[in-house]
Amino acid sequence: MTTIERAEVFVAGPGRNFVTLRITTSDGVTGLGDATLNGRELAVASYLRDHVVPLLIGRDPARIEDLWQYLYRGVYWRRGPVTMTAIAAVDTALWDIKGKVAGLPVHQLLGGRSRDGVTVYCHASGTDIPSLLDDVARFREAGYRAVRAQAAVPDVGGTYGVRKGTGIYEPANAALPEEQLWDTEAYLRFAPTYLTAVREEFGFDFHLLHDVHHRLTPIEAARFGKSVEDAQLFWMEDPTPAENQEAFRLIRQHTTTPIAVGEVLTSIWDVQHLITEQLIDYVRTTVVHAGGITHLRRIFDLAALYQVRTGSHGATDLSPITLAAAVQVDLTVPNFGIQEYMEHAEVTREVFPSGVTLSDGLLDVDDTPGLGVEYDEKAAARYPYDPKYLPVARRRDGSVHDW
Ligand code: GCO
Ligand code: MG
Repeated sequence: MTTIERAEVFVAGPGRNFVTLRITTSDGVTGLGDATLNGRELAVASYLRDHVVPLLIGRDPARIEDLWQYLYRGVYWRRGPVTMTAIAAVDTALWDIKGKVAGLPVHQLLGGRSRDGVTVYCHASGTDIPSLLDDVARFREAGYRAVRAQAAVPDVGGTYGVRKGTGIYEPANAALPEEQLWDTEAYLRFAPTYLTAVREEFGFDFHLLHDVHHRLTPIEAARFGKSVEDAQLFWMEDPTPAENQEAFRLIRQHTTTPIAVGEVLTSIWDVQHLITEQLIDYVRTTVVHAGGITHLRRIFDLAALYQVRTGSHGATDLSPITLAAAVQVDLTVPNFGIQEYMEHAEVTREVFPSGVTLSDGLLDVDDTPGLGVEYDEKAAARYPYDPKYLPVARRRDGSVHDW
């Protein structure tokens, strides 16, 4: 019988920190899984190295479902981002191996294509409205069919989602968390004006999205959703923190702006009520933080029953392994909505050579067996782990706010 012979955990910082699991079978087939949890990378690395790898050695790599159940139920302590990211890495690597053994890309194992390509949204941002409009123009010219728009609230240094200069937006920027100012009232006054300006300038012939990034109370979110209805957003994302899920019922009573939630949620039980009570329109769980391909498909199938569509998280702190896995899944799911896409830095792409292509606003993969992504261990060794934290937000009175 083929067995799992080796499972190695790599922590490296090509452009930003990534944790990668590589499983090797007794037949010499390798599979990759992303295990990156932004700002808590070493917790997942230790969970894998110290508590999961010893359980994998000698097991049958073909039994993906059984290993998922074994790692989930067998631990007694359930759910949570560290556990679910570690399980995700194992699951993703095993799907990669299964594809390579079968000689098929993972989307074929999942039932084959439901679509020709995966519609993505990109991140446009500006330090003011004119620079945001320039950025939207740039992405429209590059062929994107969907654009997320974020602009810096005047005099509020801690606005989420605004790139500095022309580089890649990377909020995890300091060895200790940077403290940033937040002002809800200023945001509520300003954000609708630039979303309206984008529509006035470019019309309605593309999807426009916006990420509130968990910063409003339910009634503020309701007010925000109402105030941007004329801009016909594809979605407003994370309008309020998802811990209080009843909040979304309140928001929905006031606005028809669609709601997307789920990038910080890690299991089907965390999204159960959001989906079954139709409190959201898009579920943003991902391969890497929600238990891998096996568990994500379960979430997406539940969502399909309630006409909730998918919109997986895809920021740069999810490695190219997750992006490749996301495209494999997105190609197949009937209730696909959209996929977030931020291009990784060149050094990241050097370490993770990937077959994912972008053309005309759609991501795609070819028929390379497995996930179609590799890990260049030698190149990775040139970029050591470098501790980096996401910022913390504080209100004008100095109290902590949701970042
Ligand atoms: C998004 C997200 C990210 C997160 C980041 C945290 O919608 O892309 O909100 O930008 O802030 O992934 O690690
Ligand atoms: Mg987000």
